[in-house]
Amino acid sequence: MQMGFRWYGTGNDSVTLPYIKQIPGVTSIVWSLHDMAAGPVWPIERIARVQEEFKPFGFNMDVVESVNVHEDIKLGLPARDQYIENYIQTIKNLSEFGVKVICYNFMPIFDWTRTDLFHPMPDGSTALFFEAAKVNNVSPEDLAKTVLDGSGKYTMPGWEPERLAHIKEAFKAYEGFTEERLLNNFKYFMEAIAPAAEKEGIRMAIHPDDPPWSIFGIPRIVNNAENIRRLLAAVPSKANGLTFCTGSLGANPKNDIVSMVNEFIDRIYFIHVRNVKVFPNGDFIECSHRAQDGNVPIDLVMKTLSDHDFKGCIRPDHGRHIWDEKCRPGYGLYDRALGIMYLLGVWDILQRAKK
Ligand code: CS2
Ligand code: MN
Repeated sequence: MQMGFRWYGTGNDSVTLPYIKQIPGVTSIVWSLHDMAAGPVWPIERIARVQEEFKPFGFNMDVVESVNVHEDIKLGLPARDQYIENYIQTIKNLSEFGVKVICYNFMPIFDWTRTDLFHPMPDGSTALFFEAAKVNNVSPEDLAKTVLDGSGKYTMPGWEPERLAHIKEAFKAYEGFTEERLLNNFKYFMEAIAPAAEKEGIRMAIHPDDPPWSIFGIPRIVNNAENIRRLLAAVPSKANGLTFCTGSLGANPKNDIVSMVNEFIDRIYFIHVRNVKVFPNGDFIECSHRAQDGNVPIDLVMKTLSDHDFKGCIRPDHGRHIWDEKCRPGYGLYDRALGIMYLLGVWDILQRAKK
């Protein structure tokens, strides 16, 4: 197993590479060119600059999160062929630098959704929170006005003001859209890119929907065992795999996370390990990584990975905001570093028990 840490880049993240270097056990920076819109090819020179930045620290750049998929691909519009061609060129460019895994998602319009980024926890920290009833009762525009970061800006990915300006058109485009149609468009995309990914030794790792159910009436297809089975079967190539996010999938208590890891292990190429506490009314909050603090048995997830001798990259996912840290919501240094030490503690004892 390799331990990764997601980083948003110099000038774009309160956490720095020297800080990450001081967290024991981290070998991989999970990176992206965060200013690139979905669509164009990632230029070689930009990727090379990232490599140069990591070199002094000895971090590898094996995992990219994310190369975003253009909306026209999800919608199946004629322009998709050009965007797919670009995506293939990006795969080729990344492979020149030894990238092994590309994380991405196939959620229409938005990435993850919460109703409060700084919800108070009983211990005095704050965390990302989802209030189920609120999402059922407000429009996305109204929700966006209330989900702000400390400086009064929108920060949920996919919820940027320039995208929200066109939200009505975006919803219109998905009117009457079914899961089946979305899955067909996924299949078209994956069938087109899989041969290139296989040739370049790159594995595509789709991130589950977050929350793992349809919101605002838009279809979602990566949220439970049955749908994941269907998605993997749709394109049987080894290049078509998963980012297994325990917190995203864990927000639905019907998802048996450990049995899903067991079932899909051969197609899991990257793992986000985080916990989530789910309330009886369907609300959930992103608690500490510790098993006892939430609904996901993180210790058993690690045991399952260890039993399968998992060699890929894992990373802590969203953390709480603790010790007055000012950071990107969910992506501070302190709680994610605590999460890493918990995950490594569990992992190390499992490895010792094997000897
Ligand atoms: C991530 C996702 O921050 C997060 O929740 O797990 O935003 C993830 O990066 C994307 O869905 C992958 O495309
Ligand atoms: Mn995740």
